[in-house]
Amino acid sequence: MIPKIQANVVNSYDETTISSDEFENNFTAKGNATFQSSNEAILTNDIASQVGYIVFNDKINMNYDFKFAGQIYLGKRDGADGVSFILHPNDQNIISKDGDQIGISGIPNAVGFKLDIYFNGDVDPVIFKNKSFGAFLTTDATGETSSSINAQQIDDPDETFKEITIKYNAQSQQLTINYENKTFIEKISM
Ligand SMILES: [Ca+2]
Repeated sequence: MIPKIQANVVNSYDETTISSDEFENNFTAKGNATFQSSNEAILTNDIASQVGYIVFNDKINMNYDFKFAGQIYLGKRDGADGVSFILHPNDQNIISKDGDQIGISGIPNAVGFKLDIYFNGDVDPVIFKNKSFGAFLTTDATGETSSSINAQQIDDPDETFKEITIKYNAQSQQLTINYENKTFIEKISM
């Protein structure tokens, strides 16, 4: 009898790192967004009905882990409506509506995480009335947005930058957001 030889296939890939200095070279400002420097962008100005995106120029292979780390400035307590991080499989030029749509609604088959500082009675959980909160959202094939998922209250904006990390584990398909002292975890499918 000839013993079979079993080869262990090792999946290896090159890790890509984009440093903060390369932010502007790897992302494109759309809508009302503008880059202030190579590592800082303003999504919207302090003006009503604006919507701005910073869009990754490449595509992410969801078979591998990834991590984004940076700082977010949510402005003042009386601002609106917030900031979201969105993953979607569509054309990179697609843009959502402003306001309570928080950059996600209208983008088909998307997964998003929002930091929402403005309570909208028709779409936001009533327990966050006059409070700020973070939550996951998804959209269906028509771009219709789900209710808030795994929502937790966050501190009201205080005109300072705050650390955020966004990690994706390909094996567990979990998206993990760390913001302030809160952790938001959701299993996603793209
Ligand atoms: Ca809201």
